[in-house]
Amino acid sequence: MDRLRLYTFKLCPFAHRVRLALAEKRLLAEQIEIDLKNKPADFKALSPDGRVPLLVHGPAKLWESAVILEYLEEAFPQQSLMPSQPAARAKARLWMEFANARLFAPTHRLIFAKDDALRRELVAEMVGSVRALEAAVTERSGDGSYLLGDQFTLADIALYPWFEQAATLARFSAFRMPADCRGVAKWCEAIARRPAVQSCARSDDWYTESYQRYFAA
Ligand SMILES: N[C@@H](CCC(=O)N[C@@H](CS)C(=O)NCC(=O)O)C(=O)O
Repeated sequence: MDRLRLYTFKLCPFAHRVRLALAEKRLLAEQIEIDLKNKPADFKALSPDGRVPLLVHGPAKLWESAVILEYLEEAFPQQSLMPSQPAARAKARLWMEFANARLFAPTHRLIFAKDDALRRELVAEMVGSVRALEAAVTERSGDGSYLLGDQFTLADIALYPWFEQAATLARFSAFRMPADCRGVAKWCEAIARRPAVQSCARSDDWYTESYQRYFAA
């Protein structure tokens, strides 16, 4: 088997997605930690956009975490992370898109927002997204612990890294996880109990200290 090489960064939630899929599929990959403030020349030469995650597998070079996740699913179908039915597969992809557009995009804008009104708007957008997820997990309650039911899928993997960092986001911004979103809290707890997820997990304090160090450097 061609070996897998993952260019990653410890705080990157998109790289976290890929580490989760690798762990779930019990795949070993060489992990190369990239200092994003001082990217090594070999990484710059290899990466088309200078971003992590970047996965190299034999002749294949892949970037964009959602694409990498789908590639891993197709190349390594063991421990499947996608439902078998087309409609459910489409639903998983819709949630992957939701994670990018409705959680990660506003978070990225919030980090760089200079204006209070814009910050408030972005925080409200994220709270609205958490509530949309709450509605989805509540509707399917009793039907499994994960977003699409019994099976842990790429939909969960695409979203979960945002939630693992949500408490840290709350320390650095006005975002607060809505306390009444019990369904989302239970969904997060079920994911956090998975051994593969635990093998990649970091604590709130670890994230907070790492971000403080990263932004101070
Ligand atoms: N849409 C991309 C986002 C990747 C991304 O934004 N990565 C960040 C780290 S979290 C990065 O490498 N930034 C470095 C840079 O932009 O120079 C994905 O899903 O992989």
